Amino acid sequence: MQRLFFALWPEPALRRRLFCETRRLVRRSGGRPVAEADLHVTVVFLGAVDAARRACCEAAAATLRPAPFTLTLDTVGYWPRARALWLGATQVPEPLPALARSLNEALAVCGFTPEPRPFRPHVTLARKVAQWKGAPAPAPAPIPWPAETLCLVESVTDPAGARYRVLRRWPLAGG
Ligand code: 3AM
Repeated sequence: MQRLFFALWPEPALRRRLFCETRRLVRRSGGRPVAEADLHVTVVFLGAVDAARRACCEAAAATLRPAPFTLTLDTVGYWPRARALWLGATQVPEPLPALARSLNEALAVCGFTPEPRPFRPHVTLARKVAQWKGAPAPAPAPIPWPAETLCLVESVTDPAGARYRVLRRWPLAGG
């Protein structure tokens, strides 16, 4: 079994920028930083999946013709229950929730039921953040993310926490 999810994965230059421009914020949060290599936006979480189901998920993703879009990350938020500090977008471009919806629909044939919670795209920056009041650290300047691929990612849990590995990519080409 593998623990899998679909995500947007930043290219190295964007990943560097996301990491560098949020470093001060993360340090102030006192939480455990997400490693630069692990920054991402989860689109659909799958959980533990065996080889046959993984093949079904890959086939489902290949049926989509998602449109490319630019996600502009311009806001910082904190979820107290998850104790997570995140970077998000005040304006979510419609192709992104459309991608999550169509992927959820395509995954139904593989036996998945869609996540009932509303889709709130975000990049988790730090976990185990005990408390976050926002001030005095301002949000970084808006960071545009031109999304060009959908990725299937494996989450590997080790004693230091989860680490991620991109297994496959599908272009967002539209049409
Ligand atoms: O993308 P982020 O870091 O917000 O919290 C997990 C992580 O989210 C989330 O999926 C991403 C990759 O592991 N996750 C873990 N378990 C989950 C679950 N049961 C989950 N999301 C939804 N349901």
